[in-house]
Amino acid sequence: MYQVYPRSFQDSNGDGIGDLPGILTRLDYIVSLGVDAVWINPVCLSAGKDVGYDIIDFRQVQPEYGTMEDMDRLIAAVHCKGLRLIMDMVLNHTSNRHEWFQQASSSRDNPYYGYYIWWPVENGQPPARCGFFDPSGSAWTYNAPTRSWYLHYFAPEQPDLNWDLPEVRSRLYDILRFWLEKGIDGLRFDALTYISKDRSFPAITPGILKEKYNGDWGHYYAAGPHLHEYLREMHREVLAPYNVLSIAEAAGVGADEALSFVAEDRKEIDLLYPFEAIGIGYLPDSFKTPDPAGYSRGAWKEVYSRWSKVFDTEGWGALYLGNHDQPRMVSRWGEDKDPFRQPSSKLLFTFLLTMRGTPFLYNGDEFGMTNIRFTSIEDYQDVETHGRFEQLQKDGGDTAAFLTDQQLAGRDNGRTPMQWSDAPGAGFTTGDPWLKINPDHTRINRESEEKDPSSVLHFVRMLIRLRRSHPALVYGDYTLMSGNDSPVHAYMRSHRGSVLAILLNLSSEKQFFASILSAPSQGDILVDNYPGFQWSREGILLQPWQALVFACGTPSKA
Ligand code: TEU
Ligand code: CA
Repeated sequence: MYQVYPRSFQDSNGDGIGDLPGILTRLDYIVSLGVDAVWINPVCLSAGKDVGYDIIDFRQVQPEYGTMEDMDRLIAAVHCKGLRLIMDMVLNHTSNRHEWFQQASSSRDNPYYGYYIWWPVENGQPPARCGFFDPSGSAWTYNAPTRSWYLHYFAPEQPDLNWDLPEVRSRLYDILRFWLEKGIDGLRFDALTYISKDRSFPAITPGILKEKYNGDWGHYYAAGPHLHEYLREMHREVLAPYNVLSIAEAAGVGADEALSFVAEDRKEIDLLYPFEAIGIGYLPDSFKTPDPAGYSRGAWKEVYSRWSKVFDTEGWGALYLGNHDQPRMVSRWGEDKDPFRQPSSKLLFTFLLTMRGTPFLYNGDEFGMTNIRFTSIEDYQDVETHGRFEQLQKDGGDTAAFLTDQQLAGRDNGRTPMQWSDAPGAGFTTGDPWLKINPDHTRINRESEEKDPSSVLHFVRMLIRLRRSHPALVYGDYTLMSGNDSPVHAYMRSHRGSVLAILLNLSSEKQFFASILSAPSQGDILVDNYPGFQWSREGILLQPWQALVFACGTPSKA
């Protein structure tokens, strides 16, 4: 899966904003990667508060991105290139400028009032709920015309829909059919696990949140009473009649609950997009505050090994290290300074393409794009960053420390325009980009990567071909070979007699990996991001960020 962030992928008309015709001009490049499908972030008419995740009209294309004809052309072109198109569907909430909310918020007697979730003023203060992007941190905003607060898990401009109303569900299903009839091949459901709310609104004290939900509001929000009922209904009413892929963005779902969404007999969702691993390296009970010590390799191995087991016999998961909500993969998990930017990028892609689960590649990571590390709040466009910054200002918190944290964790780091060339607009735009282009595009860009035989880009293409030619990498059993105390993540994938060993040195230092495995013969070496390695009788000395994949014959020998 190749995720394309439309706003930053390719601008075709010089307004500094990526658009649909721009994506169309880059389809041959996407085909050249060897991927199967493209997931595009929302392109429906939006107020733009959360870059398309606050929709005003589900049946219109955001004019900045193009027209519905452009969308039809893109769908046809994607298909004629042998690719598939996955659309991002935001059904947990709308924009506050959506017609439904304009009506609902005008009066309690309005027929649309029940489309959203209200707390009438006569009931006193609403129970504490966290609004992820709200400067006050609350998920409630008061609306005078209805003398009620309304619920929004994200920004106040993103009121949550009331999925308990059958009329709401049936109108959302009509919207899905509208897009499925246009021939899209799959749906990525945004914040899908949050759609059912416990309307008894129990008090969720910090103590309860800690004790029952691991201190994470996302876990509580994903535990709504009717969630699976609604997912089964949506599958029955909408998804089953179309042969399409459904992906659940599954914040708040633990490994032990995953199969309740994607086991085949559940008839709910096909692919679970998990969150546990993406939180590694952040301090507990804090907002994406990076751990100064960096992420624990032990936690990395424990979480990924546990999640790999979840889908051993049924169901299926997604594997990703970056997306539009995350910093750049090599900055977060690798080392983005030379000489380690290239080897660590290659190592991370080796992980993505040799583990179990559908690999999701995020646009630009295949060039080894890095965090832009903004120094001032004015450079940010992200509602999440601004909301948190304002919250800290109100609370007298440490905004300087927050901006330092955002240099590693901020979502805009992963949203800077694609670096196609070393031109002033990076080949992305001839205009003024909506978000600053990373100055390092003069040396990190697609053109330079194409020219360099040892580039990340060529390595990624090779890895995708490798995965296609080794069923063990797709369906094989996973066996961890390295204990949690070592920075080396070593594992095996075995399937019908074929056994592959993968050794990843997740550190900037040389690491000796003691191994019973005998040194592979030259012919068995499938991947090495360094020109060779030293293997003694006791094991192998791995260079910083060295990634090795080799065939080790039959399971007995291994
Ligand atoms: O993200 C949802 C999401 O990341 C939350 O579930 C997460 O727990 C929260 O951000 C706390 O960090 C999706 C989209 O991917 C994101 O871009 C949108 O901003 C968000 O939903 C609202 O639509
Ligand atoms: Ca444009």
